[in-house]
Amino acid sequence: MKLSLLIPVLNYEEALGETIERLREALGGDVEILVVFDVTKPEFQEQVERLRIELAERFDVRSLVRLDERGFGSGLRYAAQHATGEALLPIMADLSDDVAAIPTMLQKIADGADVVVGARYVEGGRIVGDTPKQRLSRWYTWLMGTLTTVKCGDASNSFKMYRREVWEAVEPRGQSFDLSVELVVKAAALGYRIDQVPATWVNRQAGRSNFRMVGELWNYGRWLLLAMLRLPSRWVIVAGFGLPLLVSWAVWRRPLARASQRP
Ligand SMILES: Nc1nc2c(ncn2[C@@H]2O[C@H](COP(=O)(O)OP(=O)(O)O)[C@@H](O)[C@H]2O)c(=O)[nH]1
Ligand SMILES: [Mg+2]
Repeated sequence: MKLSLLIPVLNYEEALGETIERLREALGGDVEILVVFDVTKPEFQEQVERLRIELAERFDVRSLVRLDERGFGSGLRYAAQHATGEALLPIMADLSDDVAAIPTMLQKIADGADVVVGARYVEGGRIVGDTPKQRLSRWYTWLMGTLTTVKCGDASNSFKMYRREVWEAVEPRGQSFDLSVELVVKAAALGYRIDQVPATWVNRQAGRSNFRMVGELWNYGRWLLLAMLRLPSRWVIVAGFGLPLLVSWAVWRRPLARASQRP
């Protein structure tokens, strides 16, 4: 089964060359590597053009450039439109994702899974370089697992492999980092089979994260709400029926008791 790796890059990533070198070493030449550069700062244009030629010659990398758009999610959607593989896997360009887990993920897709989550929050998975953002992400995954039936040991990680058909059926619209949650929640709602493998995630060693926690709160919150509505866990169902009953009982208990005592 042919795999396409989708690598989004905002302007320029120092570690992109090494990321691709590691991917080729581990996976060989059969895998398609597609990079989407969003160049928002004109001073990077020349550097990016040189890099594109070098990556194409050395590692057979296909690359696309957008000058007037940005967004982690929209970049990945753009890459997916141009990818030719039957399986799609977003990879970060800052050496964060677990290259060693990829063959197992692909095997699971070949064996019938529709989505395979690279999971940091299951036995065998881990994070190197924990930050408040990572702790929030762990909590978000816990909420998803507790409030919904989406079976996912890592809701927010972008390191998830998709059968192409799933991506096309979901028709994701996310512009930002929350695309990864949108895809898995909607895939679960459509009844696709979600599997997972433990994965290690390494926080970037150089440069600055583009993830803005406050700006993303609504983006992530809305997929959790959608999952609670479409795929509620039994806790949510019990609370959904139980809470209104409890409130009605608290409000009407006294008036009803008084009414029943009247002659
Ligand atoms: N094409 C594109 N790539 C992006 C954008 N924002 C982030 N990226 C890339 O997505 C990957 C992850 O971004 P990063 O800033 O490391 O976020 P973090 O890992 O969540 O802290 C990196 O390879 C970035 O270059 C964007 O707007 N467009
Ligand atoms: Mg990163």
